[in-house]
Amino acid sequence: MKRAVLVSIWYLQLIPLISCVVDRSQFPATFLFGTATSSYQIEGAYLAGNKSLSNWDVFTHIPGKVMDGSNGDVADDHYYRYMEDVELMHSLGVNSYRFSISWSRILPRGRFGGVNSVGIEFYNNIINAILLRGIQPFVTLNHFDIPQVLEDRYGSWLNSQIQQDYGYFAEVCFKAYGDRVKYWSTFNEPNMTITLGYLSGDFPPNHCSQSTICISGDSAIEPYIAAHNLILSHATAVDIYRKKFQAKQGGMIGIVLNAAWYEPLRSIPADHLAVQRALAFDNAWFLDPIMYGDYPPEMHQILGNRLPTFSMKEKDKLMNKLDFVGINHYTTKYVKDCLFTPCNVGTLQGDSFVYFTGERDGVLIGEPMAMSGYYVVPYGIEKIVLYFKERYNNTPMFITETGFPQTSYPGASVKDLLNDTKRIEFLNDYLTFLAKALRDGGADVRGYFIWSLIDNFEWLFGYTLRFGLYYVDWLTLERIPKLSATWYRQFLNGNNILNYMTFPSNSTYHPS
Ligand code: GBH
Repeated sequence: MKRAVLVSIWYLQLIPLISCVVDRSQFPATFLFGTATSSYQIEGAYLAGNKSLSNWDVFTHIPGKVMDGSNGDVADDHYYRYMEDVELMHSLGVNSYRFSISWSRILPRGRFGGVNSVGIEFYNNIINAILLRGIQPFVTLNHFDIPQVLEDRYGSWLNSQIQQDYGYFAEVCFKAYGDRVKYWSTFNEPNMTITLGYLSGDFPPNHCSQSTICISGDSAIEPYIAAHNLILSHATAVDIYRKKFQAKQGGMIGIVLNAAWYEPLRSIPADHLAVQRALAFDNAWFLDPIMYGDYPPEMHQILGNRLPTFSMKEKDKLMNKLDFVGINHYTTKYVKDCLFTPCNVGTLQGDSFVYFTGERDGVLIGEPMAMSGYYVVPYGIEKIVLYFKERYNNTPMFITETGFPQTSYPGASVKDLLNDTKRIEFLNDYLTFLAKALRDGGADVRGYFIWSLIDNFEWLFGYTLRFGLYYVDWLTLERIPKLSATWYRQFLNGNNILNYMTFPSNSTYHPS
């Protein structure tokens, strides 16, 4: 009832400003505003065009791995409907689009076989179509999906051979697309690939120490070996780009991390230290080697010789291998120290000796989102940006993802899903604090991408969570704009429709 009233109020444009309203003019004219997707989550067509099976194709077909038993075989059918999706972006008025390339489409057999021209052509079509509409491609080379053959043949990230394979794949992409692509990111959230793949085992290749859950593995050792090879793979690709392509093509290359913000649970030194540890284990694990040639001190102290070492030659290769930091930011949590005072830590936080919680003295840190462990905390985006600014000397940054999930169950009211006022509020409030990081913090942030353009396959959650600005009907695959799509279009046009909206009075965090 309240929702219906809300929407009609918006159409009548009767209600004056309530929430703090951010607008386009608070960001530089050259700022990238876009939407983000990834290959496995939207493309479908998992056997089409000479593509080989990816690790995710294989993993999702194992019963019990994905919550609703679904997979990305069809997903949004974007492989066949990409022109429709390009038109959606065009109608939003974005100036950039972040998407990823399916390695299995380009090199179905890795470096052990030929380049697949059908795969090359598919991304050429997308790149050309968006450029024609004034939309810059922001390309992720790897967003979780790798050719299964690399897993079967030599154990993918656990083997140093992956550096050659990854370097070769990157080079093929630079050669094919680099004349038009000016923003490359090597990896999406390697911190997730590694911890979920080799520590908890929730993601492929399903490695962990618990033999009841995982096919094999050693959660104390393998994550650090796999990350080591991934970091060196990043450096290999950047080396190739810098030596052979960058001068001529003039683009930037960086990496994207999943970067939550953390607040100390208690105002005691131990919890402040725990925040630093949590941030280091999430981000500096990858960024310190890539910028400074070695793992962060926070990890050395705890892990000792469980951390692999970089040779002098590798250190040299690593130094300064970043033109930008990509930040995927959704949420903030409290952390509590478990190093000085032992306490229960989750599987994923074990080695950092921190305990995560959303609650302090019975009060939540922010409104809970549909994804468990996620809370709406708008100021977190400013703080995480300032953390990267300080630690990495204001290296250019992009918010490569931020977004708001909705629960979707069979029979959910489409009307409710379309009237996504909570998402609009989330986007408005996070953008407000992002603008503040630029204005007051002097942070060199150059772009912002909403996850996601369309509802899509949400990994372990299958189709039960919806992040899209466009609703997708899973039976007909029809795309329908949510209210947030209209909001984003208006925002990019210089009008924030929050001007005309009110929100339910029980919603939290109205920055002013
Ligand atoms: C990003 O991951 C991804 O880049 C994107 O593909 C994804 O669709 C989007 O965010 C929305 O989730 O943590 O063990 O409970 C964000 C990190 C990692 C959060 C996996 C959810 C679920 C498994 N995501 N996590 S677990």
